Amino acid sequence: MPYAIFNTWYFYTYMTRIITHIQQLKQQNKKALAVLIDPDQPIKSTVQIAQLCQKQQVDFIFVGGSLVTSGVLSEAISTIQSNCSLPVYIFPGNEFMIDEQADGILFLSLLSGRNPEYLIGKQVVAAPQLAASNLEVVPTAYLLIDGGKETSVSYISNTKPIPANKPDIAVATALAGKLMGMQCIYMDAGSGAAHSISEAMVNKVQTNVQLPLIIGGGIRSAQTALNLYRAGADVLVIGNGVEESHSLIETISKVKSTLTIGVEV
Ligand code: 1GP
Repeated sequence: MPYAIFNTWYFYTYMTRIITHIQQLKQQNKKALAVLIDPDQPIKSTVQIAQLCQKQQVDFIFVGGSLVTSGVLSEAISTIQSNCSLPVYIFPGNEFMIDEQADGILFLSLLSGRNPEYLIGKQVVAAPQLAASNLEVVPTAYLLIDGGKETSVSYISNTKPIPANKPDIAVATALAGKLMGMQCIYMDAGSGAAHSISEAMVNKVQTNVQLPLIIGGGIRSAQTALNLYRAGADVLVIGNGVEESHSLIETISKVKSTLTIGVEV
C-alpha cells in the first residue's frame, strides 16, 4: 500500500468519535460548542446546566478541571446523563479522574509546560486503566496560553503558559503535538481567564496545524465567541461564564448555529 494511502487509512481508522463529529461539522462549515461542568458545583446547578445544554443543542459536555476537591466526579457524570443525552467527556486534572460512565476522556498532555508529570507521568499511571476501559480516549495536545492572570491549571501543574503575544511558539508546540500523533489541539487560557486567547493566535495555529482546534478560557460574550469561531476555532469551551449566568449557553449556542464560515451574522 502506498504510504500516503496507508497514512490516510490509519488516521481515519483510529479517529475517535468526537474528532469524527468535529470533522463532519467542518465539512458542513459548522462549529461546535462544549460546556465544561465543574463536578464540585452543587448538583442543582449541574441539573440545570445539563438540561439547558440539551435544549440549546450543545455538542459535548466536558466534566472535570485541574482541581476537583470533593471526589464527586461519578455523581456529576450520572447527574448529567440523567438530564441530557449529549456525549460526556472527562477533562481530567489528574490520573484519578477516570470514570467509565463517561463516553470518553481527553487524554491530555500539557505540551506548553516542561513538567514531566503532566507531559507523560500521569498518563503512564492512567494508561492501564484506560486501556482496559470502554472509554473513548482522545489524544489531545493541551496548550496553556496566558490569559492575563494565574490560573489553577498553571499553579497546580507548576508550569508557565505560553505568552499571549507569541503565536509562533503556540504554532510550534501544536505542530509538535500533531507530529506526535495527537488528534486535536486544545488551547486554553485557563478557567476564569481575564481574557480569552487572541484571534491572531487562534488563526495562526489553525492555518499552520490543521487539526481540530478546541479553544477555551475566559469566553463570556457572543462577540468573543464569534471572533474566535471566525478566527478558526472548531470547538469553543465555556465553563465559568455559565456558572455565573446559565443564559450564556443560549447566547453562544445562537452564535454557533447562525454562523457559517465566510457569512456575516
Ligand atoms: C477551562 O477552557 C475551560 O479549562 C473553560 O474556561 O471556565 O474560563 O470558561 P472558562
